[in-house]
Amino acid sequence: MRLATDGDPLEADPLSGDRRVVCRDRRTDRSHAARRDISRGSDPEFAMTKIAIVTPTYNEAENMGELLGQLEQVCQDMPDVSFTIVVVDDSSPDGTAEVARKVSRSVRAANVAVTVLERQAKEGVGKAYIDAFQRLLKEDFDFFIQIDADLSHNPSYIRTMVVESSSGRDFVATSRYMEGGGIHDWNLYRRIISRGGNIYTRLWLDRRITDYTNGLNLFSTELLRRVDVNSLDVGGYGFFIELKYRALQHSHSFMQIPLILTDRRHGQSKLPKSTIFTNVLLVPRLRLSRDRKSKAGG
Ligand SMILES: Nc1nc2c(ncn2[C@@H]2O[C@H](COP(=O)(O)OP(=O)(O)OP(=O)(O)O)[C@@H](O)[C@H]2O)c(=O)[nH]1
Ligand SMILES: [Mg+2]
Repeated sequence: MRLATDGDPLEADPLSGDRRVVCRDRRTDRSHAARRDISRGSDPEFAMTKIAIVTPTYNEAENMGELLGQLEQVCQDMPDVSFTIVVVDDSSPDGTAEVARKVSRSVRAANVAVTVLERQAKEGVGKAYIDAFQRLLKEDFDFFIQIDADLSHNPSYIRTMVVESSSGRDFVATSRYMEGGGIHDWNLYRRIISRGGNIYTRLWLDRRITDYTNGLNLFSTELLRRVDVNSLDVGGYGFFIELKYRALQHSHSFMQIPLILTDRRHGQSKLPKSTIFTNVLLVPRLRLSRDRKSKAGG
């Protein structure tokens, strides 16, 4: 995926077939100059760490202004890092993509760019992530961060995640289910489903991850390449379970940090109801495939 500069015509992505991709890079000459000043290395374009913050959206127009504003604030406090915020929108009928583009024009931080990647149809959060990763892995990012767009993940956690990545972590997951973590504003039913689902998953899979279904995570590019993202399950939370499980298997340096999750500020949940049942089957399947692989390996 080429990041087109403002004013470039829309381009059809050869990889996506009929999908229309709209990419805008707000990095101007001004920002390149500024980045040279703040970078310490002798060759600043290569010295800066490059991080893509990927946020999938479907009908999140009401949250865009606040989300991008908060992300910009967090990112500009780390001027040695170059951030590209990638909004992956499935043609939301509420005009999320258009709002994101509009807000992106008011981003002033020299080290922050906003890109809107538009997909043609709603295919679920897993498919949106896989599509985005496939494209972005062709770019020269060092790390990828996933974050929900509904402000249930406070962007301020990103700072800790980036600090950990700079000290060699290739996988930083956040967890509601560890000391210091938790959930605000959820009803008892949601708490039981989420907690129960994670206990069940940990019984089958690796216990070092205490929150398999949460979508605020950081991965190094090498790690994501080792995890074959194209082959991941795409249904509901199943995507997060498989991605985190496989990432842990391939990770050289993993850590979890506690997360306090809050309920979405505006809009509605899009999670399919069927996700509970599909995951009940997915988790043992992942375990069996691991057992088969380790037997085959001797
Ligand atoms: N691109 C894309 N994004 C999606 C799709 N479904 C959900 N999302 C986004 O994925 C993120 C998580 O979805 P949510 O609906 O918030 O799911 P949730 O956090 O489990 O549910 P709530 O707590 O009720 O909000 C949000 O940013 C959504 O906008 C989809 O089909 N396509
Ligand atoms: Mg949410």
